[in-house]
Amino acid sequence: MAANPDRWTIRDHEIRTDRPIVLGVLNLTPDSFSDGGGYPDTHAALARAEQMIEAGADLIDVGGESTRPGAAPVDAAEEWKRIGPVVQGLSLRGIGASIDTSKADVARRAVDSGAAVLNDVSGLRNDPALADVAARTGTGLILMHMRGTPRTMQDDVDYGDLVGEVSDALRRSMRVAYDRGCVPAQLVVDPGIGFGKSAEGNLELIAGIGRLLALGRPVLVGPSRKSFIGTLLGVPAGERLEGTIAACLSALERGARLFRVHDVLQVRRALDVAWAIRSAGT
Ligand code: HH2
Repeated sequence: MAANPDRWTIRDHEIRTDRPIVLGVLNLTPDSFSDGGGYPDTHAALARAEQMIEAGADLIDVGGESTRPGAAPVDAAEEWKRIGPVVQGLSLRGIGASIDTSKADVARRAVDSGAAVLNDVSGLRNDPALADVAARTGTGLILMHMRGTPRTMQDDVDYGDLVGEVSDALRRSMRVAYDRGCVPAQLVVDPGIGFGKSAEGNLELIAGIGRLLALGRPVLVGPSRKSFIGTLLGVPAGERLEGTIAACLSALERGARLFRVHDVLQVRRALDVAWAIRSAGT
């Protein structure tokens, strides 16, 4: 297995990725698949963010547009209206915010308001100018793999060599980032669990995560409450905690170091125990 990079540079500081990093999900959308419409106002959203930090999150991943299969797109003005006050509130509280957006305009406003990381589920395919924002400001930049768009991604989930194709596409996204002035230390890569993959494909991706280490950057996974767990266990989104933990621990063993999850407390505890056992080994 390739060596795991142990540093991720975000703005003016470094996050050590030689231990598991947890991103707590804060969806400010009416229609996200498991927590849509959960926060009636800015106060409730910030209280949830503080609770996740208390529970062990390293960053809060704020989203204003659902990317569930078939989700309707929203424009930049609406997306910013949803997330702007919360991004500003996080910054005032000194909480590191990651912004789940594929739009340069939203990214620019978020970074001007103090956001530390940009999380682009389109891997710079939707709006490559998003990389200019990261290059100019030195934010972290998460590049995720998705086939097509949220509207079309489940139309074709067949691949020849799934892990190889995801790896090649991520390499192309990294190239776009470099061409626009980003440096390697800013980047994190993500195979995009559930984005244009079959239930079996998601298992194959987690099993093959070690191959993505060849890209030379830390690997993030986002299996939280996703439908492949529901397919395996026959349970709804609210009953996928154990499956989420199992997926995170499997990914950890194979080299993933960042985990985007809704259930921060439980996943943090599980990762910490697995990590302690791993660190005790010879
Ligand atoms: N998954 C979702 C959204 N953003 N970002 C990264 N980097 N990786 C992921 O796996 C990922 C992501 C989808 O999950 P969720 O936010 O819970 O739902 P929705 O898209 O419906 O808001």
